[in-house]
Amino acid sequence: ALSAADQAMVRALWKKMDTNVCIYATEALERTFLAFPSTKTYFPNWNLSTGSAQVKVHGQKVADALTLAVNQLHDLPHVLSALSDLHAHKLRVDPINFKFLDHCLLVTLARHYPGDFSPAMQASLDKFLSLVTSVLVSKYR
Ligand code: ZNH
Repeated sequence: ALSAADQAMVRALWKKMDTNVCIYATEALERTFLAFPSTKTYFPNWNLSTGSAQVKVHGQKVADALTLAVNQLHDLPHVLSALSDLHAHKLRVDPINFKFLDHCLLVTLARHYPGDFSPAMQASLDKFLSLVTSVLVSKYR
């Protein structure tokens, strides 16, 4: 679980991002597809180029899921239960890909919030994203 200090860090950055989370989630997806091209295989027939409207729509969904998680940090397994089923049973995304996306989310946030991105902030965000990932891959077998 996240310490009180970690939770405060993550909540503070989310508050600052406000409605821009979708913009950064979209940038993180664009970075993931460019830096880790194997991730593109999960989105066959999508336009995955930078600026794609499809990626933007998906970025909004990922952003909403992350914001939901930030608002319910005490209860992630419950809050993310349906998404966990989806990724494990239907989408069957290899867990390594979550690390790629998490990495690109960190890079994106560091780029847009350099003044907030202390080592402690990085560590707290990394723990938060790892926790979300662990829930999303918890139903794999
Ligand atoms: Zn995922 C989908 C979230 C990761 C792949 N996703 C999805 C959605 C969401 C999410 C919200 C939508 C659902 C519905 O619609 O219902 N993800 C998420 C998150 C994360 C993720 C939060 C982390 C952090 N994914 C991921 C990865 C991958 C993926 C890593 C690979 C690479 N997803 C996916 C797919 C899908 C999804 C493929 C489906 C899409 C469509 O639309 O089809």
